[in-house]
Amino acid sequence: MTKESRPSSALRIDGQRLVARLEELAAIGATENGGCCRLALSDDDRRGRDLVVGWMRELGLAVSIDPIGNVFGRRAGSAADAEPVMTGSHIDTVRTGGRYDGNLGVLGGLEVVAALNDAGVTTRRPLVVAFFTDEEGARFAPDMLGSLTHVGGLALAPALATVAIDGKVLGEELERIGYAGKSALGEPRAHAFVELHIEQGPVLDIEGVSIGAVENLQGISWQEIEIVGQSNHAGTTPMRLRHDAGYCAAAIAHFVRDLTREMKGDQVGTVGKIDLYPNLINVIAARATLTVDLRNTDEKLLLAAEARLAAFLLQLARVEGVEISTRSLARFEPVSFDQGVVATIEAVAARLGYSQRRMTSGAGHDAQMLSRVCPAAMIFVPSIKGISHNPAEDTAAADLEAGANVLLHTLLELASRE
Ligand code: HGY
Ligand code: MN
Ligand code: MN
Repeated sequence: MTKESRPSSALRIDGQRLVARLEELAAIGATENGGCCRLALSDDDRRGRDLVVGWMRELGLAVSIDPIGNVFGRRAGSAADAEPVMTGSHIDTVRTGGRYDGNLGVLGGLEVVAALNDAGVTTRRPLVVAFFTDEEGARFAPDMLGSLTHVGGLALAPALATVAIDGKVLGEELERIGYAGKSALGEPRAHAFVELHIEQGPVLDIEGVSIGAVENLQGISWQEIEIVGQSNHAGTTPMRLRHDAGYCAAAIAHFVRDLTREMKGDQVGTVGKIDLYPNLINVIAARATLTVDLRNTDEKLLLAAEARLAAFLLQLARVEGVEISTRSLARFEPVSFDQGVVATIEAVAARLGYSQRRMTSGAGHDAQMLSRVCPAAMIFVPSIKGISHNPAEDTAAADLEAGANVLLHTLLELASRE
């Protein structure tokens, strides 16, 4: 039985080793403009998974894979039966992804393990570094699908039956890439969860602050809207006789923008995906399929935004003589993180001498799902110009290192507790 050893507060991670791993992972699915494309359960996602699992094993972690493809690397603690402190994030990306979204949280966790191994430190509680399946939801909706299933928010059967935007079935893709694991779903149960992530917004960068102690995260509403009109000749059909699905899709995008202007505050909204059929210059579109992403920190306001959109769709269908149907792709209420964990992050950042501030997450994260089953919070580092979900996504090396150092000492603090 290895004895617990407490490292000096001078212990730091190796920033160069962290950046080297981030670069090596970014090379998998690299896009020509310096970005990254590893859509969930694609061949590139598999290659990324294989690389990270290899690093986990090199670092002496015991690796387990659950039936939805979530991967957990466990480092023993002196209190073998104690619930572990968990960290992690995701390594799947959007199609126009950058190199840090998600990857920093997973490789930052591995860097913490490497630093503890180098220092010969044994924590009281075991540590677990995880990456969760399909956090982005860009190929298989909803987002955070793997961590949602891990915490019991989505049953395994419907999760495996999820159909991708390209028609593939999640469970079949999981088998195909060899990540349909056998470990018990929901295990390991964490004592606490901390996720390191880039902010993906402009706040820290504008204010010149290094660390964000994230205390809450806004609610998310994703809908797919199907419009059925009537294809007809673009030249001969009088305007009053048109049932133009293409026009209706554009009208919805316009409405969403106006809605955010009227509601002001934290309401955000976007139409990110529009497919027209037959998508030809001289044919009035018969069908349109589009997505609407609405978010707000206030659940009542998010419900009001959804109701306003629903009323607009009814009126549009009537006026334009089209059929409009909607399907919810994701709906998560706003989340408040654990004040104790947030305070620990703040105290660690102060002790290490980093500037910091409390903040809200505009993006969804695996931590919001883990917060359903254990105390959880997040550490943000700045995104240069607030850019993310874009190949230009960037964070200064010093900030990557600062975030991983705060993660190291936050995990040490939490893992030393009874
Ligand atoms: O959509 C999100 O907020 C996250 O990137 N999945
Ligand atoms: Mn992310
Ligand atoms: Mn993302």
